[in-house]
Amino acid sequence: MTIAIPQPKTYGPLGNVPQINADTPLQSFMNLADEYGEIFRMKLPFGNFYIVSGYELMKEVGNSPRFGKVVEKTTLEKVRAYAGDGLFTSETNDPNWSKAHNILLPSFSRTAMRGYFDMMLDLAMQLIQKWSRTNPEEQIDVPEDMTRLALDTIGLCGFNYRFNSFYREESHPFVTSMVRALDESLSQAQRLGIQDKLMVKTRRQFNQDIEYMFTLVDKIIAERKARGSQGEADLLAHMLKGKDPETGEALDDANIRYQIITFLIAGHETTSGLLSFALYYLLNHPDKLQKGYEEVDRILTDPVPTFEQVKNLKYVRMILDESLRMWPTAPAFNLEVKEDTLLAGKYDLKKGENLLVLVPQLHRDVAAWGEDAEIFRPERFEDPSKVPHDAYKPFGLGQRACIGQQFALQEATLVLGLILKNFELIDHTRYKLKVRESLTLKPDNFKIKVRPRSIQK
Ligand code: MNH
Repeated sequence: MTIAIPQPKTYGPLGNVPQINADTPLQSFMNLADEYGEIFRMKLPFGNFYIVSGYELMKEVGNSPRFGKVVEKTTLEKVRAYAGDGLFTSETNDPNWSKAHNILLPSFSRTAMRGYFDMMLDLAMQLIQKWSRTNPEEQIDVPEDMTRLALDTIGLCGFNYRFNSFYREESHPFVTSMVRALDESLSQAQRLGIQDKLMVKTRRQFNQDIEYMFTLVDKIIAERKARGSQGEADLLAHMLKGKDPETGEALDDANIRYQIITFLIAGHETTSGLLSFALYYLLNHPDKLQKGYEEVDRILTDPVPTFEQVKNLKYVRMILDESLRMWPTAPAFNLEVKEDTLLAGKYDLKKGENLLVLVPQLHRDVAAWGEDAEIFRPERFEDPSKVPHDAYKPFGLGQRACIGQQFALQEATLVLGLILKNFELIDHTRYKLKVRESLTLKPDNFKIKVRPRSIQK
């Protein structure tokens, strides 16, 4: 028995545009999902697609070769203007995807993480020192500082470049260009083709931003090639010398440029959002915050943490896992239907149709998480065998899952651990969560004050 897939009322050529808030489309989708359920249809300028967010459906969608990542005719297609055929924006059947995947996998493995630890610590200490030197009345813009931290970390670990964001008031010009280009890509996805062509100034700015990103990254690659390797253990070194074990081929310079831009985008927006949400939740759950303090006081006993100590911060890690459940900072991904199929034995899907997995909604499905799904409770992750993995997809799916997961989690655990070890957190604005959307999610206008913990004791 097939069941018709519901669709909210459409408005002629506008389709479902009137139901979507242009600034917060994802949260509009979540509201529609509350009303229309585990799967519903959308008609928007960039195409017709289904929004999927139910645990039962994801048990099938998440584990079947009948569904696979697609870039064409999705928002990601617009990001290709500057991320090109990098890992994130290439189709799975593009030879450059498998080549780069094979070459880069070892650089992101669990064992490779030890090699990045000291560089991550360098940047984490810059954040701790900055916060230690604030005057009592000064406030900290949390997402801004987390963005500084995450960008500088991927810059240093990625290609031995220091953005030195903690030494600047304004963002580094690369970040300005990257954020503006990302915003423009998202807007393009919401506009109709003809509107797009009319926006001459916007287009010129977009092209300039891309030009700026290419110039900076190409220069870094050229300089490294000119002077040769001096024993760097960064991603660029791996990309320059790595060969695909399947084909024996190396990455070409244009592709390396796209990978670096990809790491900068993927690596800094998401990790900074994660750390910001985690601090927000801790401020609003004093009992969980207390458990975090107890853990860092027990484990981080040296002035500077070691790799092993950070690995042992189990509760801090659970705080991060739970923050990613509540607000997965990369909140949606696209899948294509690879062959005609009857999903869950009832929904008729045709080859070539697109699904959008709405991750924050999936992460709140009571069928998987229980009646308290809306509540922040890190203890859910205490026993990995009790986590409903098909309902937890902050890092995507299968072979196209996030390659940087270990990297992000090591960095975030280190930084959150150090923040807890050093500071009392003060919610002087009594912040009420407002989620800001770009390609990723962040708490909007979230400011705190901090006080050194040692003063209290
Ligand atoms: Mn990451 C893919 C989430 C940190 C590099 N990342 C993905 C996907 C999700 C995701 C979801 C799948 C997207 C899709 O299906 O279209 N990533 C995250 C989150 C964090 C994160 C929530 C932090 C928290 N990602 C990082 C970091 C890096 C990185 C850090 C790099 C240093 N991510 C990638 C790359 C891909 C990706 C590269 C594409 C992988 C592939 O398809 O081969």
